[in-house]
Amino acid sequence: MANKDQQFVTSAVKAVDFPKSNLARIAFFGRSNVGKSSLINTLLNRKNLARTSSTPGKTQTINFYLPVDQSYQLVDYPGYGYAKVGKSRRQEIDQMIRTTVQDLENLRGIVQLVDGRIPTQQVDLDFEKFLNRVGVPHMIAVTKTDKVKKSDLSKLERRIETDFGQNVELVEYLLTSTVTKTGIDNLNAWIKEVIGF
Ligand SMILES: Nc1nc2c(ncn2[C@@H]2O[C@H](COP(=O)(O)OP(=O)(O)OP(=O)(O)O)[C@@H](O)[C@H]2O)c(=O)[nH]1
Ligand SMILES: [Mg+2]
Repeated sequence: MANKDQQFVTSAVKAVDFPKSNLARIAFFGRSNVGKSSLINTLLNRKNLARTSSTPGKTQTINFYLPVDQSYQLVDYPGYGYAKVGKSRRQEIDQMIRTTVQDLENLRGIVQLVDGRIPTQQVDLDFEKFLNRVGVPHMIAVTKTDKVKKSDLSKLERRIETDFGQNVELVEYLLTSTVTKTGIDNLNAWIKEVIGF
């Protein structure tokens, strides 16, 4: 039985402290409170290995995790564009994200999370552009869709395609929920595909 120690690798705030590994990596980005750590726990089949909180700004370091089969690493980033920490701290975190992504060796996929309950935010479009330039497959995970009325889901899909399609030829996205587990199998399948497993 895998325990916490076997599934948590390390925390880092600088690229020099990234763990050395030959495993493929999938990294998770999104605004604070969008549900990154929750989604990682769901993919890991763990309740609270990645610490989550209803208060934004919970994850402050870059955390590396392993699934039970240790086939790849999941990289949980602090949230970008988080206003409440103050302008200079926010810029520091955003800068840390932008500089360290370049140094994530074996990065095979980027999952960008956007909150399905609210309109598209400019900071999400800015980060979409930046993350696309990293040049690895990019999946948009629309989160908290359990809170979206069923009758509004197709409207939500059209909005994601339109807004995020301004910057790329083809938007890849999945509607997800860690509550109902919507989209989790599809996300797992995409991860397997991009890591070539
Ligand atoms: N209804 C609903 N709530 C969710 C879902 N996913 C996450 N949440 C809630 O959203 C809040 C934030 O979740 P986290 O996973 O901590 O968010 P995060 O993106 O890691 O946040 P930071 O670490 O602050 O950047 C928590 O209260 C979660 O329970 C979901 O699919 N549905
Ligand atoms: Mg978090």
